[in-house]
Amino acid sequence: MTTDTIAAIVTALGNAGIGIIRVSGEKSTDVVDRIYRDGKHRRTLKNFPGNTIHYGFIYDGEELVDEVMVSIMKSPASFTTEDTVEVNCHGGVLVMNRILSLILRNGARLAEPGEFTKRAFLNGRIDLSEAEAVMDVISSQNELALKNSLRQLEGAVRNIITDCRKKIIHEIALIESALDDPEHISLEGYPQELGQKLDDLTGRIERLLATAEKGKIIKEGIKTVIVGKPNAGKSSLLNRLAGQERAIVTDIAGTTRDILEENIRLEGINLRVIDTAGIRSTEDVIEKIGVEKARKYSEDADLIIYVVDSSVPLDENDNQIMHMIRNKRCIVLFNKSDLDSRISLEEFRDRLRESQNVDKPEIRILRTSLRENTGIDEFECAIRELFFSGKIETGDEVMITSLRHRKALEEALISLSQVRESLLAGMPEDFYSIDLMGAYASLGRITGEEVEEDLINEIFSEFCMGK
Ligand SMILES: Nc1nc2c(ncn2[C@@H]2O[C@H](COP(=O)(O)OP(=O)(O)OP(=O)(O)O)[C@@H](O)[C@H]2O)c(=O)[nH]1
Ligand SMILES: [Mg+2]
Repeated sequence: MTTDTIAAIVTALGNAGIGIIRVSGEKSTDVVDRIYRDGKHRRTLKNFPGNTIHYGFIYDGEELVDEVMVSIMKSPASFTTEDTVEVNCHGGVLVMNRILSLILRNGARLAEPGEFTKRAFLNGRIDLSEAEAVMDVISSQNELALKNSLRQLEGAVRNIITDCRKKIIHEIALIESALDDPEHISLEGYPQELGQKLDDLTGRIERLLATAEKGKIIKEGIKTVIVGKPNAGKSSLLNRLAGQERAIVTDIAGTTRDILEENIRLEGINLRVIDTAGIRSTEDVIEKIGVEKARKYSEDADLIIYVVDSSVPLDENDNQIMHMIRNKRCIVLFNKSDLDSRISLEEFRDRLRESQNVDKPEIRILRTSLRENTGIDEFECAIRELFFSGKIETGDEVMITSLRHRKALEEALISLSQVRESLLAGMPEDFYSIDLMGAYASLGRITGEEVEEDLINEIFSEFCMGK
């Protein structure tokens, strides 16, 4: 167990009213006491109990550095569970750095990024899913993401996982003791019973896993790519959504060549909208690169918005685009509806069917006019329906937002399905416990009970300094 004392500036490094330097570890009070004096010039910190705050001054030798408030927290009642002292000083970069370096000179070492949270985890105050939630709370970009991170921080994920693990270990223990002591513990009728329990467990894990997609979207936003032929109105759409003239709009086909990204908020969710170069076969070197980029970005988009200029007939380029967006979530906008239409819905659907190789491509087609501002509300509605069945509400369920958690849940499900196979195949009981153990371990990776040190270091190194 590390017992050295660490310190860092925990507030943002910029000029602000107040800045906080946190010191955590056995010697934290000693360290700060060496540079602190109260109003009567006495060093008194060591005499104070936990959960108290004190007015005083920081000195570098005889030189006054700042006027401060110092909070004292005693183990285990602190974020890290260690003795912790926080110096609230004035929030200037210079003064914060000066106090930090004084603290470092007097017996603490600089904390690594995430080290306070890592200690909270290693000291058992929070589990790994809660530690990760700390980072998510800090980086939340919208209210829903924040709400979810807070629920996770409260232990919502941990509670579900711990409960599943408890049930699994109970079965393992039962099987093992029956195998050890067959005279007293009988496994008569047990396979049916286990089958029932597997259903319950699988159901719970599947429900949690089912939140992962929504969770990812709430946390990271919907990666949205606007595609279409040149001059269809793609950049006009981006500008409309952004509420400002972000992209150049002209009537020259091939105006946009590079990709352009804009973060747009739609009632609590983020759309990361990317405008791309119009798709057409071209000999222009720059435009060609732009078209290539458009294809690439479309590949890993969550949502494609295919803007069609409905005042010009479909051509070979449309086939290309339809091919490109196969198997993608897509909304089609028949734009320029203020002009005479040259494309019929049937014709468009026919082509779509051919290129997508499916009978009924489930793609919404909406009419818009970006010139006259019509159809935009319906379009925003369609996005919500596509991702949240109409309402962006998450209720009280907690959502999985981390890819790491998602993988662990998937692995647990695989192990549980192997138990089921062994059951169906009438395998001996010790086969069950091997795979039950596998599921137990996979779930333990979420809470951090079954992780290697390397992974722990990797997770915490993503934290910002001072957290
Ligand atoms: N009549 C009409 N014109 C529109 C509409 N939407 C866009 N336009 C015009 O169509 C032209 C092309 O618009 P852009 O937004 O630049 O089209 P784009 O798809 O980004 O074009 P590229 O960047 O060249 O691929 C501009 O002159 C727009 O003013 C619309 O709904 N109706
Ligand atoms: Mg454009």
